[in-house]
Amino acid sequence: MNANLYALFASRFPADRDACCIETHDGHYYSWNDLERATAKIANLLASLGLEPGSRVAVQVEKSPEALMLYLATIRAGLVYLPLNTAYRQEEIAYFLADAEPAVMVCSPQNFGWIAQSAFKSGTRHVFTLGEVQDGRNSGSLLDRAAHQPDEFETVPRADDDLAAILYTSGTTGRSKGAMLTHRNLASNAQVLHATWRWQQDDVLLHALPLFHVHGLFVASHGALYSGSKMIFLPRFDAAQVMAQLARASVFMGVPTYYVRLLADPSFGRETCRNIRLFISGSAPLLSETFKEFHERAGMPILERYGMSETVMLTSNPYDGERRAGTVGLPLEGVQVRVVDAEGASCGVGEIGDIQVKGPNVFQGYWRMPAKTAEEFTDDGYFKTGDVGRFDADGYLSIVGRSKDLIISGGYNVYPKEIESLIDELEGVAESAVIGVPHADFGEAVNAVIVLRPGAQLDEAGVIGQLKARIANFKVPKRIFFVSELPRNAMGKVQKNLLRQQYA
Ligand code: MLC
Ligand code: AMP
Repeated sequence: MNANLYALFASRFPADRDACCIETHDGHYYSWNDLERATAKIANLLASLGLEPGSRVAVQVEKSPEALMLYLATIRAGLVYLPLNTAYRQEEIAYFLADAEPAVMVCSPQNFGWIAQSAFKSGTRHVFTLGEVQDGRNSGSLLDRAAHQPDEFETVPRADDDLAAILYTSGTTGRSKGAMLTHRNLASNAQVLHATWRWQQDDVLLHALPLFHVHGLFVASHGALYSGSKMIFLPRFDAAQVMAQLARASVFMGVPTYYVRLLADPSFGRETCRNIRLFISGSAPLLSETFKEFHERAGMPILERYGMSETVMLTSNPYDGERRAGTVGLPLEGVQVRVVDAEGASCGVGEIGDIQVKGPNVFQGYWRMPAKTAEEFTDDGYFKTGDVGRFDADGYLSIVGRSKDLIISGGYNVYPKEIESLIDELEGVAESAVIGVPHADFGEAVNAVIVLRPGAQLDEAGVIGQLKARIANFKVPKRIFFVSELPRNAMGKVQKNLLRQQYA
């Protein structure tokens, strides 16, 4: 049996291949036949490059149906997909290219110049573009090259444990780590979510999430692909656009910021979402107030779930039973979740401890970091999530904090260490601490507290400007505060809790 994830999806496409698979906000339709043919053409192109099995295909492109097809074609060709956030800047991309050594890089046409240079420098042999051309020139268009390829392709056989994707997640040391996900990881999660959330072929998913993270790429797209359901594709989340399309959909997924922004529109209510059967939230904590207000206005409770890049989805509130505010629900079938104390002993009901997990969804390890991988697993094979939580008497899990120093802003993870290292390199900076503070829209916002060297001339705009040139916008602190010293404990460690309180 071929364990290739694409083969699994293809076995479940609807019998009517002319039915609509993806519809875009501006009225383009793609049938299941179109999807099969386009992925075959791109897979043929990739196969023609004569790459080793397991070669990485790195992709930084704007969201589009073709971007999803490139992902599926990569899997279909037996290669490993490596999606990159479109916000990443040159230095960040250079790191991923050097670390992952992809054989192929696909980028937006307007970035071709600098990305090709960076890619060739790190040994990547093939650079293509995908996306709308702005200045009339398009070197290396992937779709132009694929157009001449046959529109049939025999999906490459893959084993359960073969890699399907690598997702980079930032690390507490400031260095990003590539989480290696296998065909089995993704397939098992798609199957369990299909059953848990009662996906049906006649569902319509309104897809507003980006395609470069677990949430939009795997949880949302896989749900629809595995059910043979139609997706309405929006290029990005825009509250007005979502409002305009919601009544045509039955399932919607998003990070909490999406729900906060929908509620901010006074006209949002039952009528707007009259055909929706399921709203799902994840990637960051959903505030109880948002849950409650949404329930009142939409007439149904949001279903909150919990997961991460290394494990795909772990827990979910029930479809039929009570969806409990402030909890991420119950472990998914086949997924083991435990909460343990500092000695590794299981915590009792209501006791707070570290969340550890095991199951067919848990990744194979960090790309080329065996020591780091070993550190993150217990002797009995549980993965240490870095999240802190507790179970209630009914088995609902709540996440109450994180043992990793991590900020989640609008569903994007920001590791303070990475930002502190960059700030500390700025001329005039003695030291810095980066913290997350509550933010009405993003949940948490990145702020920095800086100690300057005597006589330094740096101001808030100067720091922000310099950081924006080097890192993705969402990582750049929204506010900078200057202080004469950072609060430290007796061990000399910066007391971030005090800073968080002070700047909240
Ligand atoms: C954009 N900005 C952000 C930001 N997104 N800043 C902080 N946090 C964010 N998440 C920047 C912009 O670049 C801009 O900067 C300014 O903030 C205001 O932008 P905006 O117009 O409000 O942003 P917008 O384009 O509307 O994007 C906000 C968003 C987007 C919430 C729609 O961030 C988003 O789609 N987030 C979803 C992330 C996601 O998919 N997470 C899943 C991870 S998977 P400036 O300087 O130009 O003003 C995962 C596992 C799991 O975690 O369990 O699912
Ligand atoms: P990522 O590295 O982007 O995969 O982010 C995973 C992290 O997001 C998890 O380790 C959690 O800290 C957080 N997360 C995901 N879902 C939820 C949720 N429903 N509630 C709180 N935190 C969440």
